[in-house]
Amino acid sequence: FKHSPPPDYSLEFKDYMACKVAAVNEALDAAVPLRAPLRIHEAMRYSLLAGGKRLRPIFCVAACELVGGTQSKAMPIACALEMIHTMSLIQDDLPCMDNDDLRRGKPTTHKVYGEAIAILTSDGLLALAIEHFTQKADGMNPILIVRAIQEIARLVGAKGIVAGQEADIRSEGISNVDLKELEFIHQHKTAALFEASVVLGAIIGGGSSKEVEKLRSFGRTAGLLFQVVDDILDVTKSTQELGKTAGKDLVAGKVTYPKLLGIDKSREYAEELVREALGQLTGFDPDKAAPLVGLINYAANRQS
Ligand code: GRG
Repeated sequence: FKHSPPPDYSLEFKDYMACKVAAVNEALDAAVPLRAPLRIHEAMRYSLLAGGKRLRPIFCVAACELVGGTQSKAMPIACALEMIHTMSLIQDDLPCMDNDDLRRGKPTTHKVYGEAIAILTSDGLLALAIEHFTQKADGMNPILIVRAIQEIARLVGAKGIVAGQEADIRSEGISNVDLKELEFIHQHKTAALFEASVVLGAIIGGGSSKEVEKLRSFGRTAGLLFQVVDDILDVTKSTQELGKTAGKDLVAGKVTYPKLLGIDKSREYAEELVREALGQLTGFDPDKAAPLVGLINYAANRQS
């Protein structure tokens, strides 16, 4: 099993991504019809359909297909993951959190609809995530449904994303945050949802416990890689476009990998995480694992 993609894979991977992004967007559009209360559903659609790379749902579908499941089986939970990701972005952007004006190149939800509607919209998206997934799970083994909901609740709640965000807020303005604390923040705030994405895809796809646990480690590493690269991009972009929102975390005094390790060591760490993630795919059929390999290379080499 070679860890690097075949030479022509890049083009193939671009097609793969375009296909998956289109399928996810179509499913999300259908999942949130414009209905009463109009302002809430309008704001849900505004935040959810505003673009975004759709990485979490694509990781989910790829993990499901890797263990023998299908895209259509994974899609409801993949959409649920994107709804949860989007609701976390709405909250993260609020004045009481990061106070951001722009998200996905557009004014943030609270800038357009006001804070109260933004909070209600994020609540609505979290609830819809569970409603959507369970409604579409007709005929699925109830044990798998319960396992999936347990995973979501654990990785999203106060043992997961909420813990990461709390630690992130607590660390703001503190000068002696160490690598261990930074890793805790990234593991919980960002990597938990990547972990959830591949674990849920594997559960829904009928993967064995061994496969699910292997993919759990893979998802965690992929999420950490994604965040380390995000930190690196934040520096490189802010140097290129000084004054733009790209370097906001830097300006706001948030701790990042480049701040603690420097750019070169951060890049080396990202490369180490790529090797680790690809190693965690050993044992799976290389052809079926190719999309996840592509996603890792994409996460490592992306420019935005
Ligand atoms: C209960 C889920 C929940 C959240 C409440 C506000 C909060 C607690 C957590 C914030 C979590 C957060 C915003 C983490 C940052 C994750 C991250 C790296 C976002 C950017 O992801 P991309 O680049 O964004 O994939 P797109 O726009 O492409 O989807």
